[in-house]
Order: sequence, then structure tokens, then C-alpha cells
Amino acid sequence: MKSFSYADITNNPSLLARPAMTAANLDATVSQILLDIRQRGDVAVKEYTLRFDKIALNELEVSASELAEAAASLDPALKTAIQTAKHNIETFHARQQSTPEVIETMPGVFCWRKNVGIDKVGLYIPGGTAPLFSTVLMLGVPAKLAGCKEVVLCSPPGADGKIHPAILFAAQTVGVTRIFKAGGVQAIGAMAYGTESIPRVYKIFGPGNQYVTAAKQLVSREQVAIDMPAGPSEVLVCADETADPAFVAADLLAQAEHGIDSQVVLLTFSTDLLQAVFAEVERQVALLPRAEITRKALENSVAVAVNSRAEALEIINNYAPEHLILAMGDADAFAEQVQNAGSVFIGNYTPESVGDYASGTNHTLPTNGYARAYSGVSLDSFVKKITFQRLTIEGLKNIGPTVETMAIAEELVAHQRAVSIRLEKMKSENLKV
Ligand code: HSO
Ligand code: ZN
Repeated sequence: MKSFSYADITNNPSLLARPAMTAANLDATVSQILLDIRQRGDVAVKEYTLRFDKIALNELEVSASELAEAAASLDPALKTAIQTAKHNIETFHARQQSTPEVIETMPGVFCWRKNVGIDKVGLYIPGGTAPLFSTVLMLGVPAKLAGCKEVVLCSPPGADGKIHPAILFAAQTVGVTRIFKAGGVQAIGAMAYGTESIPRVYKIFGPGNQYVTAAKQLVSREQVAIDMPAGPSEVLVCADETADPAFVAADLLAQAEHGIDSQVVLLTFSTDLLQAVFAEVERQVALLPRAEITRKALENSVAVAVNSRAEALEIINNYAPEHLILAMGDADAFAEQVQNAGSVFIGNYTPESVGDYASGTNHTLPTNGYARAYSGVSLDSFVKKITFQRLTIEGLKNIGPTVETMAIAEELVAHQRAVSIRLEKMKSENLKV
């Protein structure tokens, strides 16, 4: 980790720039694969699975017997943990449901809005170095609560040709409708366009590498919605003298172990604490199975010694971290002032890991500064809101002249007539409310 002062950062904000990794010709490569999936469907999905995952598949869909086998093979303690996490995530997200309220904006003019679950959604769960079955819960639980009818899941097969059993168990637990062995760009293309076996969906969710992210962005130009532009995971820890350097180091490492492109940022109010955290990071990183990945991520990472709460807040709000941990005595009051962050973890006993897995909040959050304008995934992400209105005769009488005046001013006479024709009839027939 490099360390800087507040003045260094204000003089050169790019010191806090996220590490950018973009493969050459990314969009061109991805577009080519998408086109191929669109034209050749399952055959192309299987060819890319053979090429990239080194697995020859007959069937893309996971069978009932594979599901049963996965459930039977899983450690009972892990099953219980998945069920507990699911329960908390469900409890938190269920409270995001709302009943439509009919609003009378003017006498006789009634407007309301109803949440309707998106019919078909697709969840992408990456394979790779760690099978993130927790993401199945984070996406599957709100999808089911929202009333999505078809919840499709794609995940690449591992070296044994199967999807990780914990992913399959979590998918069954939340009630995913159909599961397919497909990863990468080919999975995104299949869910966007539909193939012989994989159904087309209306919105695609889930994290992925830069190829998956580019594929999601490209298909989103073609009538498929996506959750949000997802980048490498990040955390910013702001620690004062009440913080335990060992806890702070553990939190930084938890984020850094995600991948070599993860970024962690530390803000402290003293250089002593900064040094103490550095020493702990060195001590603890050596003990980690993913030490190599974690060390690489730490190379992209930055510590800043700030002089005041105001300086810390300014850096946080400019950086807009995906996760913000406040290891501070006045964490509650400070949290109130945070403007830009995906999710905030308050106090010395709230590690990010609890939100990553089981406290109830969603771990699919805006990265790369998107927290300035985007929210994390929630129940809302799985619904669209349809507005309704109904006018009584009195209502049209009340609002009609306003609409007529505006329509004439916009020179849209047909709009005006749609109101006038009714008002005229009401007048001639002396219609009452
Ligand atoms: N920190 C990740 C989520 C995750 N962590 C899954 C462990 N498993 C992005 O918020
Ligand atoms: Zn994590």
C-alpha cells in the first residue's frame, strides 16, 4: 500500500484512481461472440464452453438429479448457514415491498403506481477462483419476492464439468426456476437472445469479469436491461484512535482477496495508526491462502493520513466507495454525513463480511465511483412500476382547461381535441359527476 497525505490527494486526485484494466479490442471480441450466440444458439454456447472452460457438454441445463446430488453432497453446517443468510436477506428485502396508494391530485383525478415483477430475469454467477454462491442469495431472494415468474441462472461449469454444489444448493433454496451450465460472454448472449435451451430474459443481473461486463453493456443496447455497470470490488476504511489496527487490517485484506484488481483505501487521523495497520496487514496477509492475489491488490491500494473529519468526508464523498467501513468513535454521527457510498458499515464490530454474506443487506453494489448516482441491487431492481390513472367527469372538468392551454401552446391540436371533445359532450349533455 502506498501512503499519502490529504494535501497529496487534493493536489493530485488521480492518486485515488481505480486501477483500469481493459483488454485490447474488448468490445470487438465480445460483439463477435454475442453475434455468434445469436446466430447459432446452443451449438455456439457449447463450442465456447469447450474453448474457454475446456468442458464438452451434451446438455446445458442442470438436471434434477444433479441438483439432488449437489444438495446431498453439501456440508450440513454450510446448508444451515445458507438458510440463515437467506432468512435475513429475505427479512430485509421483504420490507422494501409497498402497497400502491391512490393519490387524488385534484378533485376527481386519481393516480397510482403499482410494482410489477419483471417476468423473466437472468442471474449470472461467475465461476473462477472462488464460487460466489452468496451472490445467488443476493439476487435470487429479491427476484422471488418481487414476483419474477422465470428466474434463470447461468454459471460456468468447473473442471469436473459441474456447477459448484453450493451454487446449486443456494439456487434451489431461493427457488431459481432453471439453471444452465454456461459462463462468460456466451451466457450473457444466451440470456439476452435466447437459444434452443436457454430462455431469453428481460433483465440480466450479476457480477463478472471485464468480458462479462462488456457483454452486459452491449446487450443492454438491444432491449435487455442490466442491473448496473459492475467493476472490481472496493472498500474504504476510515479509522480513528478507537479502531483496533488488527480489525482494520483484516477488513482491508477481506476486500483485497477478491481479486488482483480490487482496491482498498485506508483513511486514518494519525500516522501512528497508519503504521500500526500496515504492520498488521503484513502480518496477516502472510497467513492467507490467497496471499498472492491479496498482495497484488494491495499494490493498487492507498492509505491517506487526514487531519480532520471534514477532510475524511471530502475524500470519501469524492471517491464514492462501494463499501465504507467507519471504525470510529463517532461513527453514527459521521455516517449521517456520508453522501456517496454503496453500503456503510458502522463501528468497530461491523465488518464488511457480514454484509457480504448474511446480515440482510444486498452485496451487489455500485463500484468505480458509480455510488455517486447509483444504488445497490434491491427489490426495486426486479420490478417495474406501472402508473395508473382514472378521472371522473368532475376530474376532467377540473383538469381539462389546464391541458388544453398547454396543448395549444405546444401546437399539438390533436392533444387539445382529445380533451375538448369530451368537455363539449359533457356540456351539451349537461353531464354531472
Ligand atoms: N464483497 C463482494 C461480495 C462478496 N464477498 C461475495 C464475498 N462473497 C462484493 O460486494
Ligand atoms: Zn467480499
